[in-house]
Amino acid sequence: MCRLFHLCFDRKALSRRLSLVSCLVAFPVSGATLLLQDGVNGYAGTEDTTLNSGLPVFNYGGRPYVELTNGGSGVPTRILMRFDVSTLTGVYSTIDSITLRLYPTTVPGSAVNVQLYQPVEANGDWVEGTSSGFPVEPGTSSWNKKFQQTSTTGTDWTGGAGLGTTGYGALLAQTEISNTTTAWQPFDLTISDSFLATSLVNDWLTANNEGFLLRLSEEGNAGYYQTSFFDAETSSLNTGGPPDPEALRPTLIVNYTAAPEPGRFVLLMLGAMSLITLRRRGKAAFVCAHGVTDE
Ligand SMILES: [Ca+2]
Ligand SMILES: [Ca+2]
Repeated sequence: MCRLFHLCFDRKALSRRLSLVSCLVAFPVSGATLLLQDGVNGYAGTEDTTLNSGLPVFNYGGRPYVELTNGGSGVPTRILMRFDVSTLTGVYSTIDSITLRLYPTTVPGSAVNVQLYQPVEANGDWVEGTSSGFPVEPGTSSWNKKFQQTSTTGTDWTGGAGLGTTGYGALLAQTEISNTTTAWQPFDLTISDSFLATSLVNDWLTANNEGFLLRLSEEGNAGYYQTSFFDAETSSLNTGGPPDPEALRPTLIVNYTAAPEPGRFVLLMLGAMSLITLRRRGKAAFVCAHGVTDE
């Protein structure tokens, strides 16, 4: 966005105002939004799968929906999901908020919270796989193993099966879902704390991209809760019902403040200083600088 500026100063207050100019120039002011959804603008970087404690060596990376349940008898399912946010590298100073937008295919009979967490770094290299609910796709993630190799061997999750209770960090966001939630409509989980959101993207861009872990708040509850969401594999080929199922794939909406571009601001300051120098030579009572930025 271009901004026209024109600044005039009383020469006697010049040194004080120059400090103000420096602050204004150095302060990033552009707000921007990145939207990531498979099939939109050439993006195809979403990975998602279900971990099923009832079928603990199965992989679900290729199934066209992901599922959360408490199982009613202590056999919960959880979801892992990550987005390729590499286009954010070097372009933000802070992440202002992150919204994970999902579209339910089914909703639970009673109210329960869908909770959002970040897996720990050691679990961040989980592998989506391509199975649609079949046992042992070697090297992919299941409930029992981060990398399931055979029905009994593989690499354990840090924190225990299904990431346990310590294989992921503190709660980032939660949203209630119930039988009053409308299927096929946006269901949002929003991280509005800028510090948390910035830390999350920083972590995603460093070493493993951990993505998200989703689980229900009542996994240990004797009642039954089940909800499913369209995922990255959702398409008109495998989903009946919605007229445009590709539009219901998981979406990440990142609001961020753009980083200043140092070279541009150096030129701006040099221009301003040149004008000020010229005006000083002319012994004018006021000194002025003007120009255009394209922040
Ligand atoms: Ca998938
Ligand atoms: Ca990381």
